[in-house]
Amino acid sequence: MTEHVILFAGPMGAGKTTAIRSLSDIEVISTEATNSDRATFDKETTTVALDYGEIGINETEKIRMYGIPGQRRFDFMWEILKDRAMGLLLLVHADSPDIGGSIEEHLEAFGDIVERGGVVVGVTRSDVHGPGALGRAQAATGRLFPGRPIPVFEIDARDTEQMRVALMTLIADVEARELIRGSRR
Ligand SMILES: Nc1nc2c(ncn2[C@@H]2O[C@H](COP(=O)(O)OP(=O)(O)OP(=O)(O)O)[C@@H](O)[C@H]2O)c(=O)[nH]1
Ligand SMILES: [Mg+2]
Repeated sequence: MTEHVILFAGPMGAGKTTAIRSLSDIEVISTEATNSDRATFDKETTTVALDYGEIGINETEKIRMYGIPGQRRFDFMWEILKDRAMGLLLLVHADSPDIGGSIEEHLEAFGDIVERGGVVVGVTRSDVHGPGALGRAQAATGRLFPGRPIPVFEIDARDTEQMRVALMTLIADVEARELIRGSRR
């Protein structure tokens, strides 16, 4: 069985829990608690440990998806999960106050995954905020990884098809890099 472990990261309210629920074949395991930080993002609940979902691609291939809390006070889970992942799906919401800063912070924290695997950035909630966020997101990825084109999508975390395109792009990127590394050995 080939397993792809993909980490869903990003700031609070970016849509990590929503995205995993859109994608998973199994009932998602979530650890939601009452959101005491409505100033950062106004919603009922927030993830305090992790989300877990799965997609079966075929009999021999499976994607394991882990979502981590956006709030830094729960970042012990970042450390636990980041060593296992081969791919990073980084979500940022278009109405975030500092989209570039959020991307830089997360790409720095999870740079190891980017180096050994792959990364795709999804800009969510573009319908709420309007234009401009995509360009700022692309500029931030370019600042941190100048020699490496990183795919940046505008996506709705509630939309299964859009999320599947982003996730499959990430898996294809991870597999292509594995092949290239293998052929150099
Ligand atoms: N309008 C709109 N809403 C969206 C879109 N993507 C996600 N959402 C909503 O944005 C909210 C995101 O919340 P969560 O999925 O809990 O976010 P999270 O990243 O898991 O947040 P934490 O666990 O608190 O870090 C949900 O209410 C989603 O329905 C989008 O493209 N457009
Ligand atoms: Mg969450």
